[in-house]
Amino acid sequence: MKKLTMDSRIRDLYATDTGHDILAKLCMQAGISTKWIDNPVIRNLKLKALQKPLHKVLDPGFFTALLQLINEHTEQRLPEKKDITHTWWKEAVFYQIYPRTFNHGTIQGISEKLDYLKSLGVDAVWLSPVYDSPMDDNGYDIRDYRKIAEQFGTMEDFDALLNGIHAHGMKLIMDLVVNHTSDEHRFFQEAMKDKHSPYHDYYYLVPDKAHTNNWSSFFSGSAWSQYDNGEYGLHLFARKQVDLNWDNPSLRHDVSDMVSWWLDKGVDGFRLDVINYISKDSGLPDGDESIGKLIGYQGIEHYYYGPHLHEYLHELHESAFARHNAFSVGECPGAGMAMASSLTDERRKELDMIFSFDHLETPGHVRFEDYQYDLNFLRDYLIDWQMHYGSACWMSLFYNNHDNPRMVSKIDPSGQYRREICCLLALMQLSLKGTPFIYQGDEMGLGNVPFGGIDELQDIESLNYYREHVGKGEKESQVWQTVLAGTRDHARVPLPWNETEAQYGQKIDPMVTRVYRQWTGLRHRHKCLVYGTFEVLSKKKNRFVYRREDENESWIIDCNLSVHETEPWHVSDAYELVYPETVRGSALGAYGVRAWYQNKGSAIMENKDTEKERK
Ligand code: ISL
Repeated sequence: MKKLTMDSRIRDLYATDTGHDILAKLCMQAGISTKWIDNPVIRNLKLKALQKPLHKVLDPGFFTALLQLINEHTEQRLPEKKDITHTWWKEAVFYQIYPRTFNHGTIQGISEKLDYLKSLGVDAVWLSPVYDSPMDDNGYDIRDYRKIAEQFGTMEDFDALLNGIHAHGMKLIMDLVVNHTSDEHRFFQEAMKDKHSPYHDYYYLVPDKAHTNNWSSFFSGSAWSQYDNGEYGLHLFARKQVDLNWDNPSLRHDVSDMVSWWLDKGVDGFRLDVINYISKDSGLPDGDESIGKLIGYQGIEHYYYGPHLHEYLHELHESAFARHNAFSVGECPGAGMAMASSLTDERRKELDMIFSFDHLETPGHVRFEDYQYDLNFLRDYLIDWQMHYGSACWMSLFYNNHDNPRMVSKIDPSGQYRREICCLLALMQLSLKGTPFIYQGDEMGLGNVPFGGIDELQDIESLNYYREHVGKGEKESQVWQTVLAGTRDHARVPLPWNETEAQYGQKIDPMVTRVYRQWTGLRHRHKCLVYGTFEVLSKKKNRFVYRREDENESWIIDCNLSVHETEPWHVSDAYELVYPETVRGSALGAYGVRAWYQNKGSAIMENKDTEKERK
């Protein structure tokens, strides 16, 4: 591909992964449709023509960084594929377990709940890290990749869990945290002992501060700290999470060996932590300040889509994943749809799926902010991905994980419509095209926790954030409100299995669980809900009506995205109501959903009674 310059045109920019995603994000931030990019006049504009009118918002450094990013990735997009390949992980319902707070905080506790997970309709479990770790970031700081953390149990407990999961006909994926290790990992310890050790080059270590750069850490402050041997090391996250240098082939080899070790044990795949950050621009150049201000973190443009990302992922795929036919889902903050599609196009053999996070905050908002989430934005995001991701790629469907407050509480901070919103989210998640990832507690209807003060929080990100902002002289009560809005601790409190465990008044809502059970069951039995076509019937304000269809059946899902009652979608008599079991024709209530089913053949729906479904 020809290198882009300031003389290149908007259309050339939009034809590239990075250009496409960045323009789409800028449009989103500005609240305008990406359709304007299709306008021939706009398409023909040269980049340099944009520089002047945008100089107040974007420094010239923005364009330099953009061109560099784009020119690093010169692979051509593959032509659209005709059919969707069928595989187990597209048909599966995943469930994420955060071991610290799932059940008694132990692996044995997880084993106790396998019947529950099976009855919920779970096909695969993603287990957040259980490896040996000093737990500075709750296990995302690994000290020994081949050992289980004592607090969670032993390797025997783990083997029993793996066997139990398989005996229940489910699969297990682990968390692969290899952008960084703990500073207590043997590699880092060796590097500290001896500058000539081969492990020294496994990290980004420089002799003094003058050799560091201006990148910021996601957990506050600079991304560089001084370590025991006097050198400075790069850590995009906490000080105790030192970044690995993936440009070193021996490191890549060691990672691949470790992955194979777990796969040999019988693990079915991995979720790859911040995997798009592994390749950094060579020489670690300073981040552009205007981009830093725009995004809130400095330096991102030099590693969120680094020059060797595709190469390293493909290598790992070939050396470990492919040989075990294992599944991979990469956590990729910042990746838009075009970047995602080049990472997951099945013909490229890099990752099977990714988690993109563009839907977790509405444009212009950040996680550490108290605001109300607009479901119209989620609808537009989902429509875009459903329609344009392409049949060589497959999306993940999720609203929550261990790094975010519960989405339901962002939509309705009052909690008044929690049940309705949880059911609405569940229905969309389980009836759209993509693989659903339920986060522990979603199925219980859990919302955010009314923490009383900073002393009740445990997460390093929140504690550092609080300290930094209060330290700068900001008003404590205001900083607290911001931290309360965004803290990851909301999703990290123990599940309320019973009254004594129900901290902060959280309770299981059995109605929500019932909806999850019903729809995982329907999804298993009706492959149309997995592979069927997707068509939008209405995307009027506060409305989302869509159809899933294949040659045998058709589904219409009618969603009210607001508190205001509305007329239900008119559905022909050929359809029967599947959800809920109310009279046809009455108004669609606050955040209400109706789901309709049509069997195009003569057979009647196998089992309409929702209660009998998974029993
Ligand atoms: O990139 C971010 C902000 O733009 C972060 O939100 C980032 O996506 C997230 O913190 C990455 O999460 C993963 O890696 C972290 C760990 O703390 C998280 O728990 C994990 O999910 C470092 O390993």
